Amino acid sequence: MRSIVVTGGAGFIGSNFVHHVLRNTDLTVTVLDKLTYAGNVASLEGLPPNRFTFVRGDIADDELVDELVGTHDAVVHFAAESHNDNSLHDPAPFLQTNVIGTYTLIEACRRHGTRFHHISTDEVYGDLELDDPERFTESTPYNPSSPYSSTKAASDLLVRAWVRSFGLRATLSNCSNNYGPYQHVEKFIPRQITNVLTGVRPKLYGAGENVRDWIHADDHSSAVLTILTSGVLGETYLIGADGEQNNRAVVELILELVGQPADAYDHVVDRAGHDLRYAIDWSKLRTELGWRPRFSDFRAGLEATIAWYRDNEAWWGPQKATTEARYAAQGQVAL
Ligand code: NAD
Ligand code: TDX
Repeated sequence: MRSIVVTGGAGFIGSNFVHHVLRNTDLTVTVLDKLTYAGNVASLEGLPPNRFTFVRGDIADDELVDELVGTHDAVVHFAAESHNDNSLHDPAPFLQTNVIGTYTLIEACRRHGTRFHHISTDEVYGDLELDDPERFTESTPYNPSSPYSSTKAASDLLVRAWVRSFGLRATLSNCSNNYGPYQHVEKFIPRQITNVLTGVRPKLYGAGENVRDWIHADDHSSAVLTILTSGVLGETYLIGADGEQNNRAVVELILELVGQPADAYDHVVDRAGHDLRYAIDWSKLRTELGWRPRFSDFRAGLEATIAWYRDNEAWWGPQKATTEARYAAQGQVAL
């Protein structure tokens, strides 16, 4: 494998992956990204021009996709509409990009015999009770709750069907919640960090009891690279790093790390259909492919992430007012 297409490479995890690949391999990378509100070419600055190309385009553009897929050895597919709150207010782009876009890519990979890796989420499994001793595994039944997660589940099932029916040379991965640099300020952790950096109180949905299983985006990248190079075709791998935290604890930790009182946040109206808890059992990835996360200390990872947002206001500043205006228009009010 010498050249890969990375879809959604101007987004949060895609851009972290591109940096990771160019730092740690000899691969050449072509990013295909539509640059929606969530894409930012500034996340791809400073990459080596002889190994990196950026193409602005839509993964549902059949002609463009066919040309790129036919001239590269593999596709790593991150592009998606990714935000649950947006999916509750306007699901249409989620259907178009997550379902039709994935379909367009796998059809092109089928025609050209190109290797495909599909990036997905633990949200396809629905949610767990707070005290459930079980975690999600590769055999947990699909039970998505939101328009976002149901379109991701649909895309996973398309890939699995293309593997079985057409011999598509594909692997899949379902990862837990990512944090790190280059994450859009609509998402939980960067929203709260940039709130406190701009003198606004963090906003916690409902009581804040919901649990997410946090992993650093660079660990997600190393896991995807491991699966791309040594994963078994047709297999699904869950990616996680034992990072369960409830939302209130995360907000309190951010406040502590910036030197503010632990209760200096607001409760706002809860998300409709809000999944209670996600938790990943990633033993298959550990035992079969020997992968391990590097960022095991959440506090240290969060501290580094706060420092990144403090140092990179030019990157996130332009998104902040629009994002908060969108939340206000969606009716988000303090309780
Ligand atoms: P993101 O919203 O930050 O980035 C998405 C990128 O895709 C953007 O650059 C956007 O411009 C691009 N894009 C959107 N529609 C497109 C289209 N039609 N054609 C081409 N490009 C398009 O998302 P993210 O958080 O980086 O998530 C990336 C992938 O990882 C998604 O598939 C998501 O489901 C999955 N995932 C995310 C998380 C998480 O915690 N963020 C966890 C598990 C899995
Ligand atoms: O302001 C907020 N306050 C708050 O309490 C926001 C934006 C979120 N939350 C809560 C909702 C969730 O319980 O924080 C938690 C995390 O929220 P998000 O960052 O929106 O992530 P989540 O809905 O868990 O989904 C994320 O992880 C799985 C990604 O956005 C998905 O793309 C990925 O598939």
